Amino acid sequence: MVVKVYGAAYASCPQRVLACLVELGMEFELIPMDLELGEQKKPDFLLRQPFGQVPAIEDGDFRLFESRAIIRYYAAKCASDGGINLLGNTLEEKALVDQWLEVEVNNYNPLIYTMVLQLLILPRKGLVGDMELVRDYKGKLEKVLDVYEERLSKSKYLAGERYTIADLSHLSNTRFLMEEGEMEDLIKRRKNVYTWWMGISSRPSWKKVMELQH
Ligand SMILES: N[C@@H](CCC(=O)N[C@@H](CS)C(=O)NCC(=O)O)C(=O)O
Repeated sequence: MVVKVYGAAYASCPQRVLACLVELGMEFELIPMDLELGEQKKPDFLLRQPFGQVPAIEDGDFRLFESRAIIRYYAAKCASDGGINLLGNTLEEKALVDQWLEVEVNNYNPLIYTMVLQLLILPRKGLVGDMELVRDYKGKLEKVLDVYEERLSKSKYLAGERYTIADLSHLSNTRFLMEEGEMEDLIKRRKNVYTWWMGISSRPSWKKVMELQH
């Protein structure tokens, strides 16, 4: 069954799902949504994603939204079918993956999301970003990344020695940070974080997701 992914190839949350599907070698069809035109707010799409955001998937009769719920689902499905394992084997390994996914959603993503909004997205719309807020959030992100640096001094990946959806979930937001000249230094200054980033972002699956944008 080909998975239908409703989203925009350039947007961070759909990219999380695409990175997972490509990594798992699953067939998918991207159904492009024009976010600028507000297609995600139209009544027919609200039946798929009631909050009017992308991504949402359709897999036969099964529908799901929320990018991290989607990657958890496919990682679990593929592992239980004996395919590629992006989750870990034991309960403890899986719990560590969950832990770092929670860190990504609660500690990491909100800071990057706000900074990217102020630095990249608002200026593109002709609006002026709040630089005070950016400075404040940059300081907060420094502290979060210090925790990552310490963790990644002990293991190659966030949840241990294997690449999991916990690492994968960081690709699409970190990528925006690395594209913002003033911010990439946050990653580059931290040896272990930078090595980790270079490793995960050079995976063929992620390169393919980046190509889908063009
Ligand atoms: N928690 C949701 C967030 C979805 C989200 O914020 N999607 C953005 C694209 S990355 C979007 O649809 N933006 C357009 C809008 O909010 O109208 C997820 O991870 O799926």
